[in-house]
Amino acid sequence: MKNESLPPTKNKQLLAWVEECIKLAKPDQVVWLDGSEEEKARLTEEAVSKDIIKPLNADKLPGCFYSRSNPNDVARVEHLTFICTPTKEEAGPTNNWMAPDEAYKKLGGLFDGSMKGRTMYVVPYIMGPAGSQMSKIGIELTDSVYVALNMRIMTRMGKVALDMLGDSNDFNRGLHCTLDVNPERRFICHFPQDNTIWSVGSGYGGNVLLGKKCLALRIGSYLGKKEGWLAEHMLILGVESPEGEMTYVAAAFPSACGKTNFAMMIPPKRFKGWKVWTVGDDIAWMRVGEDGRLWAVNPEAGYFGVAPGTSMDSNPNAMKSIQKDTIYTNVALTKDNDVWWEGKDGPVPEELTDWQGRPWKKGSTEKAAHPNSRFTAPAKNNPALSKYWDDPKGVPISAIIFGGRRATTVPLVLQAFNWVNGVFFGATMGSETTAAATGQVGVVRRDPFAMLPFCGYDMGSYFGHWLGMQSKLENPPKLFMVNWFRKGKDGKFLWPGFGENMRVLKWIIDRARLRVGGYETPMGWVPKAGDLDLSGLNMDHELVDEATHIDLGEWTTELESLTEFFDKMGPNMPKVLKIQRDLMLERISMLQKAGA
Ligand code: OXD
Ligand code: MN
Repeated sequence: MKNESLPPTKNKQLLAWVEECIKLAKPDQVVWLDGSEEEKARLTEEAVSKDIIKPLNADKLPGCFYSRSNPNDVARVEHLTFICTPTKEEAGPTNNWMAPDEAYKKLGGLFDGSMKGRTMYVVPYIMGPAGSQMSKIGIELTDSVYVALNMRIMTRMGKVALDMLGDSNDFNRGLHCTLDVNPERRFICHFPQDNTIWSVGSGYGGNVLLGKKCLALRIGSYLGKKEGWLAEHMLILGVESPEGEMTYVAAAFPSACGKTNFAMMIPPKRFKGWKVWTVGDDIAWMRVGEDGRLWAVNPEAGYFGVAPGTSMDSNPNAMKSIQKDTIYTNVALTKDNDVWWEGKDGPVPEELTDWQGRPWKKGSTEKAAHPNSRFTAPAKNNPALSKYWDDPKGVPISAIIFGGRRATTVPLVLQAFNWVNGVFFGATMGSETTAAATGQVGVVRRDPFAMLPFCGYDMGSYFGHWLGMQSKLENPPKLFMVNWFRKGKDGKFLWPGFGENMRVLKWIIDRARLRVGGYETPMGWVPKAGDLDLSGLNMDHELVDEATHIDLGEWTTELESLTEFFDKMGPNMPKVLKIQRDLMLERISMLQKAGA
């Protein structure tokens, strides 16, 4: 093997582990990444020369590149994702489980000699601000220069991570090989007890940028339970009032429900002087601070966002974030080497090259961009980036929002009476499936805390961990549920969404700060008529009433349907959440008897 770069560390455990992986994968060369600009130029040149990425129109999109993945490899693969805990019970009934020995053996066989003729990149990275007590270090060994370039955007990568690690053995061990991108040989295995991730056979972001879903959520949630903190699939935003009052909110939405849009929202005209600042758009790590409040950091340093539907209308800040130094994957290309996707601004071009490299004509029934095509953009490009996004202390959270994509039942906004009620909202969140994962699109599935594909241990115990956090929080955030996606009888969305969600956010903030009223229903508090600020909103008030309405009959069906879901969660499903459900049902029945 020709070893071109000397390891820039004396960390014995790290060196020993890398050596072990070299023996297994047998790369031709090993390159340790330092995160420098010079290195970025070198890797980019290498990736371009191997046709892995292509430069885009440098006038329109300076520093931007384009990549196309194998058409069989365009999304996360939940059926090939495994939690490898010593017992199946620890992984719980909602995760695929493989015994650790079996997984190491099976994937070890696939890794054996897998990097012959290839380079192994050693990618040291930090999830979270450098030097923060809340951050974790990972090392990803990968044969993919695309992964190396994306990790550079998505994490604090290189020397900064090795400096923070020093000679500690406390780092996540990630090993990735693209192999021949064959779904028959594709596995994403997590070993929470070993703080290890092995990923083979894929080049798609969610499966291979190991800091994101694998470390920050699956391994992170396990570490959070063990160490007493929360790793969540949540955006973090700060709302600044015209008077300069800052309120931070975290929000969980299942994949592709507009999390990035919400995190980068621009308030409507009526909210003159209000500003929304982005701390993170996908993941929150939260710990109890000395003041008894919940403090959050965004472990990531970039956005791996869904391109289709992103426009100057839906998300101007995202559009501004992806104008430079961005990697686009599986979008369509215009004749002048610009990018395009369904829902982008301007007229649909007459001709394009589609995400599979085929000629595409306007009016074609096929999508030009893959529905799960992505941009990888540095957080620093975001004009609305919070000045505290990289603060080692994080930001204090006043409210947590649970959302989903529901055509019926769930009102625009609902505030939990208390912590257990709020955990119930999180635990029973439901959403219609989207294109971010392979499988059927459009059916409602329960996605507790938007964590179903991302919880690294038994879901019932995870609910228990959330319930247990209350006793550690002297000043807990207030908990809410929202639904931007309710439809009217005509099948159209009742609420305009996007920037107008600021109106709901304002009510949430005012409730969290105990300065606005609400109306008590059996499920929680909703805004009273007149509580939501609707000024300047060109919308029929009957539609707003329909969007905020609680239908007792629909809720009875909803709550009764949870029996099956609770059973599926297995023996560790906390009883208090079942009682919470029964209490709501009982209260509904009381109201109905009273003629409500
Ligand atoms: C994502 C997802 O890519 O949740 O963020 O699928
Ligand atoms: Mn996500």
